[in-house]
Amino acid sequence: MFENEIVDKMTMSRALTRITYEIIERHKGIDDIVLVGIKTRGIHLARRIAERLKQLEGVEVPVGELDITLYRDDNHEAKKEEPTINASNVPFALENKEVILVDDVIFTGRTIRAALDAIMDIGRPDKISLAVLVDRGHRELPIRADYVGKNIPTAKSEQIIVAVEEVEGSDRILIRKN
Ligand code: 3GP
Ligand code: 5GP
Ligand code: MG
Repeated sequence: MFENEIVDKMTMSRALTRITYEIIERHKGIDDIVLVGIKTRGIHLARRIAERLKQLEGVEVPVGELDITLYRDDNHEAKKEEPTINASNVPFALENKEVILVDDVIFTGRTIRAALDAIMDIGRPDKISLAVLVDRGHRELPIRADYVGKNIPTAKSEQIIVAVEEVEGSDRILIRKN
């Protein structure tokens, strides 16, 4: 098994800044945007995009949180159950808003499908978009990200490690090959 750094701190920061510019470019005003981060790293990344939107546009965009759990068998490949919602903290109205979901990695797309369900249970936004730091391929549903930090083609057996300052104390992306 070995790990290889494929994205360093500076490149990761630039990717988040680029995503932020793309969000600004695709919206006439960003007053109607709300960000919703998906558990752990997606939440930290959503907060960073919100910081950049504040710096660049002077707008405070609300950040909500979804906690989605994947129930997996001991065998990493064998998914016995679908991802389910553990908890959500979205303390603002979604009506007339565009929700931008934020996650660290998109893989099968099943987590995002569960997140879409959770959002629909909370309210009826005008639109839902998806921003991910890494798209590692292997989708099992017709779901794609609107904003992608980096496309990293992987084998199913490989793993992408997303380290963030808030959790690991450093920002970087590694690929782990077994
Ligand atoms: P996250 O909560 O920030 O997404 O699931 C716990 C962590 O393990 C996740 O952090 C994710 O980074 C990492 N991880 C790596 N590979 C996988 C995977 O295939 N499925 C899930 N659920 N998490 C993975
Ligand atoms: P899904 O398969 O539903 O698209 O992804 C499931 C969840 O697991 C997402 O939250 C995603 O961030 C995480 N995930 C899937 N594969 C990887 C991976 O290789 N690395 C990391 N860090 N997270 C992953
Ligand atoms: Mg994740």
